[in-house]
Amino acid sequence: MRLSMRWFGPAHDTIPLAHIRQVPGLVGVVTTLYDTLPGEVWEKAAIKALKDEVTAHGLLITGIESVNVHDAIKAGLPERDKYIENYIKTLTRLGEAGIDMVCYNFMPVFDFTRTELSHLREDGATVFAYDQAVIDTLNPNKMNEYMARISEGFVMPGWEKERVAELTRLFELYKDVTDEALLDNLVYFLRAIMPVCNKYGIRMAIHPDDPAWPVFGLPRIVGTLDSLQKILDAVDDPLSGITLCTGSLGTRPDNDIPGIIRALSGRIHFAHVRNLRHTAPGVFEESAHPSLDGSLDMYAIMKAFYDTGFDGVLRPDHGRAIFGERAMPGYGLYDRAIGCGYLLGLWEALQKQD
Ligand SMILES: [Mn+2]
Repeated sequence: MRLSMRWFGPAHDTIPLAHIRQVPGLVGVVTTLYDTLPGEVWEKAAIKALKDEVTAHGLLITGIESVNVHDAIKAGLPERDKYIENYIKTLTRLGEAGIDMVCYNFMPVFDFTRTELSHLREDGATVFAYDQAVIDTLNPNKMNEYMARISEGFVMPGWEKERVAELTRLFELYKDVTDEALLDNLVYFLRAIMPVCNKYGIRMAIHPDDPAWPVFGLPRIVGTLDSLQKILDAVDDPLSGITLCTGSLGTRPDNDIPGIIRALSGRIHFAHVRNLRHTAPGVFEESAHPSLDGSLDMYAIMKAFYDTGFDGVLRPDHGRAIFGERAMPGYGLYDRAIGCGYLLGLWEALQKQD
């Protein structure tokens, strides 16, 4: 595995690369051009500047998280071809820059959804939390205001102001989009981009829906083994793969994550490994990475990666806010660094037991 950490770029991340570099075992960062909007072609100079900055700190760009997909593509609008062309241009430029893994998601309107970004735990740490009963009371058209209120002034990934400013219009777009239609639109997109991916060896890694069930009545197609398998079968190209996000798939207690890793081995191009604690049906809070703090068996998860010869990019995910650190919720350095040490420790033990 190639241990990495997410980094949002110099203008948005509170963590300097010089500090990330000090995390033992880290190969590089997954990053993005945070100032671009879905549908835009990424500037060559901006890609180069990002790469130069990361490599100047002795790290690699191990992947892009994410190149976001325009809603016209997801909703299957007539203008989608124009945006797919733009996506292909961006992939071309990334391929030319030596980038070989791109994460994306196909969630309509919203990226991940949470009801709390600073849920206080008993030990004083704060974490992301979700309560379906709270979601059910919220007006989806006002969700941007709700997120702005709970994100403490930080711009959360997927919740950029421009993107969610027109929520009513976006909801209207998906009014008649069924799960089947959304899958068709994904397949249309993947078929169009596979030639450029093959030209440059770019592995595409779709991120699961988070939470992995329908929210606000929007279609959802990436949340279970069956749905992931369906996507991989529909475009049966080894470069079309998934991001195995334990935290997102783990929102459903009925998802057997080690089983999913074993079943989809070879098509998992990126791994987000974190833990969460289920407290009631439809209610969970994120936790520290170790098995003892959450509902997931992290050893079994890492063992499934190890046994299947996983050599892709793997990163810890959302960290708790601890030690008084002031950082973007979920993306402080301290708890993610602890997560790295834990995951690296599990990996070393697996290697040495072998
Ligand atoms: Mn994830």
